[in-house]
Amino acid sequence: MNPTPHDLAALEALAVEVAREAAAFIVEQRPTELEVSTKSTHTDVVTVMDSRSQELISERLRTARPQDAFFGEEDGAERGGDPSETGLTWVVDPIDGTVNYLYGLAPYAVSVAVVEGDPAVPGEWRPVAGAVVDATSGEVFHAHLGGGSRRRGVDGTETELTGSGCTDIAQALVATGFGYDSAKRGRQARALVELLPAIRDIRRGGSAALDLCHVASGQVDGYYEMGVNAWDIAAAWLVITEAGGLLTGASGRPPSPDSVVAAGPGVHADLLALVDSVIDLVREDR
Ligand code: LIP
Repeated sequence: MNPTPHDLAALEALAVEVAREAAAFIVEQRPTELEVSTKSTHTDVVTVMDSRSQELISERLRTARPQDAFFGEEDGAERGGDPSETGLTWVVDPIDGTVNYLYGLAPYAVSVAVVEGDPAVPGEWRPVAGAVVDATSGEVFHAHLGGGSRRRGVDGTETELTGSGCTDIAQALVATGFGYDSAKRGRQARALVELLPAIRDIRRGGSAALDLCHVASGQVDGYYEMGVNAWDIAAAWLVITEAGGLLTGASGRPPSPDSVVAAGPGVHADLLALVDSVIDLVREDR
């Protein structure tokens, strides 16, 4: 997929600007009584702030980039114009780590990415610029295709991200997450029982986007999860690959809700082999 002739640095800067504004909004405007409803299950929550954050992001992006398409977690794909005119779609998670946000528990994030192709079809899209803002720390993870991967601290200091140097899977600290469906969580737990003895330990932070950014920063050595969506991974995918990391699905296929496996080059193949050895325990049709 040849990159389209867009100013990717400018698109990255727009993603950073909008994600930072939305992150500040969800913290500063959080009502004392948070209206909550549920989606796929009784634990798959969406708050009024998920919707308000997405409205803010959508309004800012449509003003700045009216001819791009928009694909947000809270209302699915919308056409912001004729995507064929730009070939670009903004993929947004207005609050990643919604359960953490509901409980007032760090971390939770805002993820804003712009992608080429169709983000609704695994293997048919890739990110070209994006940003993930940790709304609880103020840190910004950002990247554009070919531009490297950075973390901006709250003091504005930029740090180049190059991942962890881990080369031994038995020493790997691995982040993961679990789904909202209780039967699937049970299957994911059984897979974890098989996988855990082969690695150092797991961490379950509650935000896939930040888990993936922490692979890029070397704060964990790897990440895997079954059941995350394009909006969870779109920006962080680029943050990882621009930091020299690898992100695939099981069996090396493109990432999809079936599976995401991310790590540095020293352990990605070993983590992928472990996930491949347990993934049938998780898939429903087995
Ligand atoms: C969450 C992910 C997390 C996963 C949760 C949920 P949300 O996204 O970031 O890694 O384990 O099940 O999908 O729902 O907070 O946007």
